[in-house]
Amino acid sequence: MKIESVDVVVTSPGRNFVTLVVTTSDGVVGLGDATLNGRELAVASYLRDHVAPLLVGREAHNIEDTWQYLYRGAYWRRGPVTMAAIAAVDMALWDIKGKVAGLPVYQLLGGRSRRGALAYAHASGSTLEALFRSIRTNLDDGFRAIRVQTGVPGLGKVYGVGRDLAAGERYDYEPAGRVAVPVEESWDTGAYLRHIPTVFEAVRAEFGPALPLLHDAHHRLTPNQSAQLGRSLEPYDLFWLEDCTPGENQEGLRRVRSQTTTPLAIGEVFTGVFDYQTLITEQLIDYVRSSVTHAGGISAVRKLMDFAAMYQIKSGFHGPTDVSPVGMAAALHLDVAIHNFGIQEYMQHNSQTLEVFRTSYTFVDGLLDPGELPGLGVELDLEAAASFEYTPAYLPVNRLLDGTMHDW
Ligand code: GCO
Ligand code: MG
Repeated sequence: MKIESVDVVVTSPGRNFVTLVVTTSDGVVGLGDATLNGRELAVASYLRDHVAPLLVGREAHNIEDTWQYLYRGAYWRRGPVTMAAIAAVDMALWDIKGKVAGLPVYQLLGGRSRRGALAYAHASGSTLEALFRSIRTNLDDGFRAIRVQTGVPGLGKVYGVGRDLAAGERYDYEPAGRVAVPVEESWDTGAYLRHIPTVFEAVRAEFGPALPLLHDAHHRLTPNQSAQLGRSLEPYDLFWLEDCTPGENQEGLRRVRSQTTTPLAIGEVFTGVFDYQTLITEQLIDYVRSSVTHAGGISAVRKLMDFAAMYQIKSGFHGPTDVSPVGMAAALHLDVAIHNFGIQEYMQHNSQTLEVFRTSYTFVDGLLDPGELPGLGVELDLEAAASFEYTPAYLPVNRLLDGTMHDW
């Protein structure tokens, strides 16, 4: 069964998505997510101009060989553009293999290890009152684990904090603005470090000791500041502290790890196993945050998780709305199949996105499930996709109060 055609679909149902569509000589269609937030067209070009011509005529069943061909064969390895492109090809070929076999992809990965994947929601508020409302809405929706982000006194808009919602209002936060250049936000690490422990103290007092709580520091701290934050949050028993430092300084995590028992999650901007080598072998983190979309696809993330399993490190795959429903489905098939699953991030896509991508995954009683359709279980409505034209959109950037550019 040969690959007959390869198309790249760019669509923007409220936010931008890049989808690879691979069609075989037997007419089987596979989908892959190649969305790289704020740099979407670079991946679309990489796929259209440099990958599609190499794929046509190849054996569609040879997923591993195709992965190695694109990774080793490019000469230029790694990097988010390359790895998102390879990921999309990999996902599409797994989708095809599942459809040909008549099995959901998780069955091809070894079958089910659990009933479903525990998901965590995003709650936020500029004040404690707004935050509590947001947490309650998520609990009412069935979530059993909650990420908590808040405004910081003295700062304006803080990344990861949506507009304050009324009770029961649903959260549809889109951090990438449809703007020609990124919005600039300001940041004060001292104010943040003083404020966050008081927030978790209040949340624990209101919602009790058992609710799994997570927090994302968005790469903004030094190792020593991370150690301070981890320590000050220990009384509130976090499920994890995410991206405390920019993780590319892997050795920096030694300092954090030796100073705090707060569990650590890192890796949503990593592109593969080598970014994790020290973090995993020295057990400096507890959770791998990669998305299937940005770390080379199902094949690569499966290997990464097997490596992590040797060090008792679990998954906590990235699942924001800039991972498309195709990338989300790919994560869910891995979530239910791998032994060392930890948790899955789940930001629900808006209704326009779900018009373009028809999903079959479900969310019931706090658990996500990829469903039983052959392949990944997501269909792309090309007509709907064409009705949403690409619009440039960028994440904000972040400056210290004196104007210095800070870590994103
Ligand atoms: C998270 C994130 C996201 C990212 C976004 C960037 O933990 O979900 O940090 O909100 O910022 O995916 O593209
Ligand atoms: Mg994050």
